[in-house]
Parts: sequence; C-alpha cells; structure tokens
Amino acid sequence: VMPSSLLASNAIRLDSQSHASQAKLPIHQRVRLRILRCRIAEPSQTNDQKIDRRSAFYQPSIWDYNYVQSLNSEYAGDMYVKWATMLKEDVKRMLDKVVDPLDGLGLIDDLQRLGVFYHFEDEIHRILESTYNHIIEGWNTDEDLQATSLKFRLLRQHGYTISEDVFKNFMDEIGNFKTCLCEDVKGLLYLYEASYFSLEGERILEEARDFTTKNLNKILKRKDMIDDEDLAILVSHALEVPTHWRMQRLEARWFIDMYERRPNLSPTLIQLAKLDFNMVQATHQEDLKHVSRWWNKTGLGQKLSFARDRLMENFLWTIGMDFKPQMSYFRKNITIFISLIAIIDDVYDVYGTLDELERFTNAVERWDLSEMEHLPAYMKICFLALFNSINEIGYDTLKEQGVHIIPYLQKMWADLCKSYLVEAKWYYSRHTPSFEEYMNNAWISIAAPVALAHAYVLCTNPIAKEGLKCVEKYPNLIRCSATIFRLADDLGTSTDEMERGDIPKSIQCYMHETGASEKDARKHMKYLIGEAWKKMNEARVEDGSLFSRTIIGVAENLARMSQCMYQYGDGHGAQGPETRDRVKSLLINPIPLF
Ligand code: 0FV
Ligand code: MN
Ligand code: MN
Ligand code: MN
Ligand code: MN
Repeated sequence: VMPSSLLASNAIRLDSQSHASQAKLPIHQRVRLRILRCRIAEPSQTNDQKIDRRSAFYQPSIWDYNYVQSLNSEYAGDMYVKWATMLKEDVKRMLDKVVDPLDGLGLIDDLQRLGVFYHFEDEIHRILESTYNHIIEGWNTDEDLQATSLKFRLLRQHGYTISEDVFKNFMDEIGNFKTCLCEDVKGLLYLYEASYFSLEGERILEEARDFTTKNLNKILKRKDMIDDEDLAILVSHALEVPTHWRMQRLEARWFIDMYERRPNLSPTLIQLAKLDFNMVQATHQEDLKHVSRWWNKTGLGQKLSFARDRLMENFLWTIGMDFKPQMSYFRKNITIFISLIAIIDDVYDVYGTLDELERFTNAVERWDLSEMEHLPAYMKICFLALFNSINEIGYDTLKEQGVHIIPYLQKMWADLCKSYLVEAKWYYSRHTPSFEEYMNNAWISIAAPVALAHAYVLCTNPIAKEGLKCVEKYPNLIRCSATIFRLADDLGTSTDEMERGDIPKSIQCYMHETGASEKDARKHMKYLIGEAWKKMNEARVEDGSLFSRTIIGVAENLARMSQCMYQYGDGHGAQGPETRDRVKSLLINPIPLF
C-alpha cells in the first residue's frame, strides 16, 4: 500500500530519495498507484471506470509548487545593475579598440559562447561588416585554417553570403583535405564547427565534416597528438554536439567554466559573463514563478492525473527557445501553450477513446463553446483552458496592435488536432504507415508549427498580414525546425511509446518499410536531422525578409532544444537525472562570482 501522502497530491518532496525509490517500484505496483490516483482525482467521472483506458505511467512532478515559489535570487532587482553596466562599458571599449579584424572575430566568438553577445549587437555588427567588406576586396589566401574557418562560420551565422570555396586552399588537386592539416588540432576543430553551416549540396563542407570528424576522433584517442588537456575537452565536447546545434544557455553555463581555465582570459569578460548569467537566471525564476502560479490555478495537474504534470520542463523549453531577459512575456505565454500541448497530446495518445477524440477535434475545428456539451468532463476542462488561453493572447494582441490573431491560432490548433486524430486512427486500425506517410503527418503532430505560430505573434510587433499568411503556409523555417524536433523526439521517446502502446514512430516505420535494423534506422534518423539542418541554414536566410531575427532564432533554437531535451532519452516526461541537473544549473543555482 502506498503512503497516503503520495496519493493526496502530486507534490512529492524535492529530495530525490522518495521519488527515486518510487520509480523503482515493480510495474504492477505502479499500475495500482496510478489507478488509485485516477479515482481520487476524478470521483465524478463514474464512466471512467468502465472504459479500459491506457496509462503512460507518468510520475508526479518532482518540483514542488511551494519550492518553486520560494526561489528568490539575490540577483533580482537593482542591486547589481550598476556593476553590470560598468562591465558592459568596458567590453564595448574592448570591441571598439579592435584593430585586427581577426582579434575582433575571436572576441565575438567568445561573447557568443559566454552568452553575453546580446548586449553588443551593434559592435558585433560593425566588426562583421568591416570583415565582410575586406573579403569583397579579395580573400586573404595566407590565412590559416583556424582564421579562415572562424571567418566563414561567423559570417554565415550572421547571414552573409560566403562561398565554401574559401576552403579550397586547404585541399589537394584531387579535392581531399591535405593530411598535414591534422597537426593543427585547433584548426581542425574550427573547420569542424564551420562545416555545420553547410547548405544542401555543398560538397566541400560535406568533405570537411567527414575529414574533421574522423581525424578529431583519432586524435582524441592518442595522448601524444594532443597534450593540451583543455583543448581535448573542447574537442570531445564539440564531437558530442557541435556548437551550432547546442542549446545556448547550457552552452554558456558550460563555456563559462572552460573560459575561466584559459591562461590569457579577460577578467572583465569572465566577470560580466558570470554576473549576467546570474541576473538572467533571476529573471527566469520570476517568469517561472509567474507561470507556475497559472498552472497551479488551472488545477490541470490534479484534474488530469493521466497526463504530464511537467511545468518545470515545459518552462525549460522556453529558455531554450529564447533566454534573453527582455523576452519574459514570450516565455510566460509559450509555457502556457507547451503545457496545453503536452496534456492534449496525452489525451490523444493515451487516454481518450476514438469517439471522444473525434468530438474534441470537432470542437477545436468549430471553435465554439456550445461544442462543449458533447465532451466528457475531462475534455471540457482541456478545451476551456485552451479556449481561454488563446482568447487571452488574442485580446492582448488586439489591444496592443489592433490585429485579430485568434483565427490564425485556431487554425493551427485545428491542424494539430487533426494530425493527432490521424495518429489515433492509425492506432486503432493497427496501421503501419510508410516512412513518408508518417512524416507528412508527424512534423505537424510534434506541435512545433503551433508553438512557432504562437512564438510569431508573441514576439512580432507590428504583426503583418503577410507574416501571418506565411506562417499559416508553413514555410521551410518552420518545416525544418519541426522535422528536427520530430526526429529527435522519436529517437528519445519511441522506446517507451512502443512499450505502452502507441503508433509506430519514424524509426519503426522506417524499419518496417526497409527491413533495416533498429540501430541502422536510428543512424538514418540522425542523418536526416543533419540534412534538415542544412535546409534550415538556407531557410534562415531565405525567409529572412518576412521574419525578424528573433523569430528565426526561436525556430532554430527549438530544433536545438529538442536535440538537447532528447539527448539522453525522454528528458521531458521521464524526469531523469540529466534534466534535473540542467534545471538546477540553469534555474536554481547561481554561479559563484569569486
Ligand atoms: C513530446 O511529447 C512533447 F513533449 C511535446 C510535443 C510537448 C510540447 C513541446 C513543445 C511544443 C516545445 P511526445 O513524445 O509524447 O509527443 P508525440 O508526438 O511523440 O506523442
Ligand atoms: Mn505523446
Ligand atoms: Mn502524440
Ligand atoms: Mn453541436
Ligand atoms: Mn514522442
């Protein structure tokens, strides 16, 4: 028999002891716990007991509501603002004094990785402009691999057109990279990072990626080829996930520690990076507390005990999407929609009957409160939560900008629910789609398009009709981000999904269609993620005229965040140690300043 405190509420102590021991319960006991929880949480739904519903056995949240509300950083408020301003002025002077553009680029690279670049956008722009203007006059062919790679990477990252041909200098007559380059480990590392900015069909960069990956791996295994321990750490970190694909805030947290080990570090820069990290964290805590009060007030965590009660993880997604302190409004609102997406996804995947799901889909398509009478109690509350939340940002946008966005968002939600319903029908008819048939639906059912449509209206001012129309037609920027998200999610969650009963996901569809092993299918999905990134590298420039830098960044960051969230399995639902540690280092613990 489970302790009654466990049944009484979803709030389990933060001290992981009790949670860890519960996770180790044999499955039949967890089932019993789940059934008991359902009955206690939904006493009024008598017909629930008659319907044989599945369960995903999601554990209650490990993040206690009162604990979240008690977060209180000393870096909130005005205490540290003056000091930060002084440090920023110092860094601006450093940037203004730069003579050799190459030094400037190195500094930009550090500012980006330390996570403080957003304070210096004008200065960074100025240095990149002058670098680009030099290049137009003629590429300096004397530059080494590191310098060339850095220039190429930063220019591409910031939307400049630059050809992969700049690397021809480092290749022999038959188009192979020269073997002598392997003595320059740093150069190889920089070329490796640059190669992730490739577009579709770029052969030199493709070759660069293969060449550097192969040789950096080789070098890491041989102590005599790499005596600099820090460089070895940087290389293995890059090989694990390249910088271009990394979640920015976690990368900043990691890089601050690495930068501090550097012999010739700038004391100003490291001081600013740490202080700024802590101040941004304080803002994130306030955002989190705000939206956690909303979640608590909806009661959805208790009412829908079959669904994911994951407010903390939902909020973590939004830090990945845009961490900048001025984006609080965006983060707070996106968290609301991610929370709704996650529970409604569970309704379709796990809990609802096909008849109920058809009714819910219909209600969302008609967007009419009178449809609620056809819904069971647990769906009424989902529908009204969604209806109210959409109407609320609809009202805000109408008030602020005079633009009526509700029909656009509603259409995106209808598309999402229809794609969920397609999957539910596949489930009940035991249909295994071809890989293509699956993906045509799955890049919508991952909810990235809905999330990005909300992101678009939340961080665009003024909102243009053409922009809304374009979002509605799912431009490549959104498609690529969604494809990466879907494939990363399937890599991380499909094992559990198959176990509890769900439709075949990308890996399984591919195996079924081609006869490939699971190992090869997974490898193929990773390859497709790489290909989608190449398309994304193109789309961020292509769609640049309709979308702001911010929204382009959010779309890329969503792809990054999904690769981060599912790096070690289901980082969103399962509450494993990796996500817990990430939450602690990003949201709970400040960096010691001295
Ligand atoms: C994926 O869950 C997941 F957590 C979602 C879709 C939450 C929403 C997050 C954002 C939009 C940022 P799950 O693996 O159950 O999704 P599928 O589609 O595989 O059922
Ligand atoms: Mn699901
Ligand atoms: Mn689903
Ligand atoms: Mn009706
Ligand atoms: Mn999944």
